[in-house]
Amino acid sequence: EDPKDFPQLRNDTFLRAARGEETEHVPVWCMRQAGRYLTEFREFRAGKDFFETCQSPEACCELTLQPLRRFGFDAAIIFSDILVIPQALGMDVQMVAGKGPTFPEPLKEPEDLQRLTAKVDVGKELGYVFKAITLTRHKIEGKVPLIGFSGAPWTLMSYMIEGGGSNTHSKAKRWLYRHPEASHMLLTMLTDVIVEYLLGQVAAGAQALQVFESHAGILGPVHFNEYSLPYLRDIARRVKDELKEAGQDVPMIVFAKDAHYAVEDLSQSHYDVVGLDWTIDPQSARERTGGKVSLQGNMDPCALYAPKERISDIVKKMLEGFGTRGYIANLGHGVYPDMDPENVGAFVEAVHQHSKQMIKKI
Ligand code: 1CP
Repeated sequence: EDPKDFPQLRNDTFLRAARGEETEHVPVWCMRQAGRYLTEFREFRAGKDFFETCQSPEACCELTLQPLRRFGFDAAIIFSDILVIPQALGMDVQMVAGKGPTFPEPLKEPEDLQRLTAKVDVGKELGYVFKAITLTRHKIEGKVPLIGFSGAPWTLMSYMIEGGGSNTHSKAKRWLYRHPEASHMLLTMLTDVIVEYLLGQVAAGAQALQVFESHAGILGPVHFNEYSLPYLRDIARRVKDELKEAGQDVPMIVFAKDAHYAVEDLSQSHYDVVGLDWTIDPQSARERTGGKVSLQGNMDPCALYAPKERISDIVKKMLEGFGTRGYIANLGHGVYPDMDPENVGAFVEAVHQHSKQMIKKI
């Protein structure tokens, strides 16, 4: 399939909200909306290797479309993973059942940076993601926009050094204290690949981009300002500049989990939207970002364990806190595998219903 002649977009609510424009309802999507909480996802994924699934454009397309068949989401996010970038840099990453992503040979010392591919051919190494995006953009038939994404440099660096998930991230933070130069070298390498990767996703058909700094919370403000924020800014500036030259404007979202201390800075980092986790109060996030950006988030995912009426009340309060303009409803992190799909549906419905009423009254 070619990345052109895409079907016309029929619901641009998400894109308008990202740009701070008026909408008839508040758009909503969920991080990890394609996931194990859906029986059809578990059935489709059964017996298949996770990263082999990521490498199949047809499989990614099917998994991306599954949640759209059930719920009235206003956006889709391409099924993939942030760890395809370390793979493109030459590292082995496996998905181990019950354990999560695992690097058999993580980076241990600065010398190990030599093991990484110096000049990554992004089109060759990650072309399968671009193919998945193009195919999915066609198959979505203009129902909603398609979001592309990447992990942010610090989050990817921490996986590459930890070798998998971690509570303390102490191996990766050891580098920040002990090997600041090598840390910056690695973060720069990652940034260069990420910029090209995001631009490739847009060329392939992505209509918005989200950058996941999932491990921001383990950094304090000082380390965040040195090892995360400059790279997040650089990514947005370079992607935006390049797109501008081609006359394109693609909304960019930054989601730095648990970085409430950085909300002001993030709102001045060339992103259109700042994604928030549930540890920040909607109204104070609005005040601190001063209308400079749109906001996305931030219901506690665990609120999906509540009875449906309670979910509706929580959503109403959240909408009142954020206001209905320049706002994209989402969870503060991903849907968990044991959640009831019916409650995800109740969340989506509640956002649409309450926001329609609120907007009519304005
Ligand atoms: O077999 C499976 O299905 C495993 C579960 C799973 C899924 C559904 C993983 C393993 N990755 C994904 C897809 C995925 N990952 C998507 C696309 C689907 C969607 O959102 O609907 C996206 C955007 C991601 C991004 C991702 N992967 C992040 C950033 C978001 C976040 O959760 O903070 C991170 C940190 C990862 C790493 C990862 N991949 C998978 C797991 C279990 C993890 C986390 C491991 C850990 O750190 O403990």
